[in-house]
Amino acid sequence: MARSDTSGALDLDAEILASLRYRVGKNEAAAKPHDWFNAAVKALRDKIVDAWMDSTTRTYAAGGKRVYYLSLEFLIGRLLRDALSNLGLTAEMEAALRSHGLDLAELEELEPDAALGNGGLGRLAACFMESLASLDIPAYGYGIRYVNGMFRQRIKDGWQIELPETWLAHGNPWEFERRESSYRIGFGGEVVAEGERAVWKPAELVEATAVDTPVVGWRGKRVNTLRLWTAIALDPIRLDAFNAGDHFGALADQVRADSLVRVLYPADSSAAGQELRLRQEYFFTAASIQDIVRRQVQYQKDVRTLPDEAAIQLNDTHPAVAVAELMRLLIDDHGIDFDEALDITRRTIAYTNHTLLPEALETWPLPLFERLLPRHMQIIYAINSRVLKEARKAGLDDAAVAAISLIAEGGERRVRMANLAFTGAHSVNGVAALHTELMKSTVFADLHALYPARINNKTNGVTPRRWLQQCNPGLTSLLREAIGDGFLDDTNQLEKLNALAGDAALQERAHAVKRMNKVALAAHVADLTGVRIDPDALFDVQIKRIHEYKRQLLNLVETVALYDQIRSHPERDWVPRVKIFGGKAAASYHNAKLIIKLAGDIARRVNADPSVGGLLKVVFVPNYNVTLAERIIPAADLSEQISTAGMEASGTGNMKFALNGALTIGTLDGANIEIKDRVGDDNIVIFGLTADEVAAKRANGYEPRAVIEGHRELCQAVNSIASGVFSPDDPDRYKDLMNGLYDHDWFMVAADFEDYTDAQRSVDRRWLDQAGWRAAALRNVANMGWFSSDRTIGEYARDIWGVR
Ligand code: B1H
Repeated sequence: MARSDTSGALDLDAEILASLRYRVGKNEAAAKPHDWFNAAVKALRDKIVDAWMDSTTRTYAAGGKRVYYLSLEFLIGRLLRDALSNLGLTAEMEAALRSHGLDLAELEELEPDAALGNGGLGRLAACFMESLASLDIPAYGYGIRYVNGMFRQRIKDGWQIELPETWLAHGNPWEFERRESSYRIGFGGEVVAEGERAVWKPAELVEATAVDTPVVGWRGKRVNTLRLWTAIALDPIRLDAFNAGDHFGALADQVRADSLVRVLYPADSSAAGQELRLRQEYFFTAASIQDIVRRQVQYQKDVRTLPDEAAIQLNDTHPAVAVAELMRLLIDDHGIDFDEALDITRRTIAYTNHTLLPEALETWPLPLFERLLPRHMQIIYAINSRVLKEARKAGLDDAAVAAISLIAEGGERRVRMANLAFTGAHSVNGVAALHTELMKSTVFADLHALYPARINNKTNGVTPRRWLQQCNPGLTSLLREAIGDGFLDDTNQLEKLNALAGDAALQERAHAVKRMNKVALAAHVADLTGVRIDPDALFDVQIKRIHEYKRQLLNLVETVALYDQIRSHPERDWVPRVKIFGGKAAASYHNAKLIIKLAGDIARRVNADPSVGGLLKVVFVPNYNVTLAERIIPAADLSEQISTAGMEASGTGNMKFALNGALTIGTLDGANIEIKDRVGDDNIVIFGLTADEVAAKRANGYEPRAVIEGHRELCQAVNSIASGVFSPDDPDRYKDLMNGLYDHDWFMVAADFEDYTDAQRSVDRRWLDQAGWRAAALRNVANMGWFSSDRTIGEYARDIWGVR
């Protein structure tokens, strides 16, 4: 087909109609809204395909390294607005749809939110894919095409209910199935010797088949591929069994294959630990590594030059088995000796660590690993033997050697995936400066002593296309008027705004944009929850996964204390506030689910109390996801980033809020520290213990009971929650949760409470000085350009991958 003209509504208009007719199979009279959506996407997709093929052709012609980003999660969200905006076709699409009596904004609402991820780690992968394309770096994302991604959260009587998210119900117009790109993935069986060679004879085989989605970069510069694997049984229906009347048994292989790609494990920041999870990890990793090696052999002939042609980045340890899989292919299929195979593997692979939480560090029971992947187990033993000899030679002591070992001894023996990833990679990076330093001094201290050049930092970033331009068109147009268009291609140019931050007229216009965003959010919140919120109140927002270390509980206890204070001192000059919460709890995480219920219980009580006179409202928005974040963030005044210091590796929501002109209230944790360094101490509200102070307190015996009993407002708030003031239907509901604060308070809620309330009251005082607030908001926008994922990807490209 000839390359279509990308200008002119007339074209697109006709193309949508043709697409409706010939691809969806409907005429205008019969078409339902979803048919129009599919038709519009497929018409747009044709233009993307042209650019995609150009990109591929250019890559093959130019040669050079490709980047492979292996991730068990891609939290993509919707794609229509992103693709239109990056191709500069939004106005054309609007006009084309209007000519058919359709509204683009309404059609956009029909697109499901592709939630193939849990939270920050998955969203980072999606931002990275967009930046790789925008920077014109040839790259593939590799993951799993989950049929059910992150669950849909319903709130019933205040409790979270998990429902399956059926994002593929109306088909997925963005994707292309590539049945010809498929690989056999083995599980179990045994390793037999054939002469010198070890040969793995798996007991089970399943076929991995590629499904490709184009990823459009800014200004359509490049279109890369997100390749997600789906699973097919080699023998989808066993006709002998079927004909013998065993209709279910005949389908057993396909059911087993389906289960591999059926559902995303919804545990953010904790390792799932079940056999199916290990199978998912090996399934997608093996398919990806085979695809990469196939491409190498097909186009370069020599597998030994793989490190010159391929950079493989492991997004956490979920694909860490890649180290053993690549070694296996090099040794068993290509006859390379062990030492050279390890050298090739190390020069190709790099590993990103995203958390130091012990419960998130993946380890697998050795018997399970050995049963499922016997050949990989042998290779891991061989790597371990090499590494431990090196450690002895370097003079490390027994304790250090035990810490470095790929196998945890003592009790049940387990395979340590982080140690495998570390020893099999040439680069190991953290995701914010503090996190990287803590990697060196805590979890990876001994590995760092052995390989001191390996750990490096790459502070996270977010794509400014989705998280400024697309989600906040009002602010984007204002910025274009104020500082010109340069920031659209180089976010550092937002700095030009610093000179204008004191300009009263600009402040007024930025305020008007924020207010418009707040009005829109208020309407949406009313739709979702029935709660009416005042757009002139301070919107104070904490949206993220529910986890004790993120301390939604600190925010809720402070909310209760504030509620008490407003009732006790109604004469004071209180700032009207809306506390907005949102986030999902892992289905098995009892306390996290209880915290959701508590937010709802507090909301019900506070919102119905006439004595607070609208000064305080509390809402929990259900089913927080990428699409909801895009509505909430541009409407926020205050961003809550209040994790216990040392526990949030980076955070990326913190960056999105500040980029949209919210002030941060936060601890010196993760990337908050670097945000403070860039926006300046006067434009952020920092409180609480530092990471060192938290560690010292834990080591020296911390007594939360004394802290709580010594603080009247805190004590009152905790006791009122504990005694059932907010849960009269079940007065003991929060007793254990509050006893946890008294007895151990691992997350330092009590220790940080006083500093946090003081910080909140300083926020109130700042808000009363609106000119000061608005200037600080503009200074946040002005200085957040560095947190573009383009900067992050530029650093990976230069320091880790060695691509331009
Ligand atoms: C992050 C995870 C994570 N760190 C295990 N670790 C998972 C761990 O399903 N699992 O087993 C899923 C996710 N996610 C987050 O990564 C950090 O908590 C954030 O601080 C960070 O910003 C983000 C991106 O680097």
